[in-house]
Amino acid sequence: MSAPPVTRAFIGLGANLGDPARAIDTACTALAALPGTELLACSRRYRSAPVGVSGQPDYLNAVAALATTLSAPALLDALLAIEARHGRTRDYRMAPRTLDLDLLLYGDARLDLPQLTVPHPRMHQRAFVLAPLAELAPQIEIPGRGRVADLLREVADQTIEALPAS
Ligand code: PH2
Ligand code: MG
Ligand code: MG
Repeated sequence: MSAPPVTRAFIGLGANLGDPARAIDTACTALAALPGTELLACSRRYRSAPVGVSGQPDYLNAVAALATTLSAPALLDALLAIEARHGRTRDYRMAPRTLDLDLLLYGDARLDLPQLTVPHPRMHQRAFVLAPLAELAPQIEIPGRGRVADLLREVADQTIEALPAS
């Protein structure tokens, strides 16, 4: 049998409840431990005001790059399991969360499955995704949306702050 294909995937990490810095660190460790998966890089942490909702604590966000033989749906299932282990609940849309793991990009795939849309449908409008993604992959193109560097310029009004590497 031939070896399964290896795909580069990018994961968005976010948290604004509990201990966000610790959640992002332990989530990166959990990503590195996924079967058939290598953690290629984890970005710096970024502090950002909540987008799309008000009256919540600031978020910490980061992006991780993986090389994985998991399929996109299998990777999504693994992300949901890591969220659950971090006490993630889904009380209402945009509720504050102990850990959010979003499958942003899966190679150059465009997927529209019942449980999963890739590229993530709002990532191109969010500085808290684009800035850490550009840190890891400055030349990357988001399928159907354009180059990360160009998209980042369009969201320059969204203030985010890179934290010093810990
Ligand atoms: N996630 C959301 C909604 N708004 N805002 C920031 N700054 N960071 C997030 O991760 C975030 C958000 C829904 O997933
Ligand atoms: Mg999200
Ligand atoms: Mg999510």
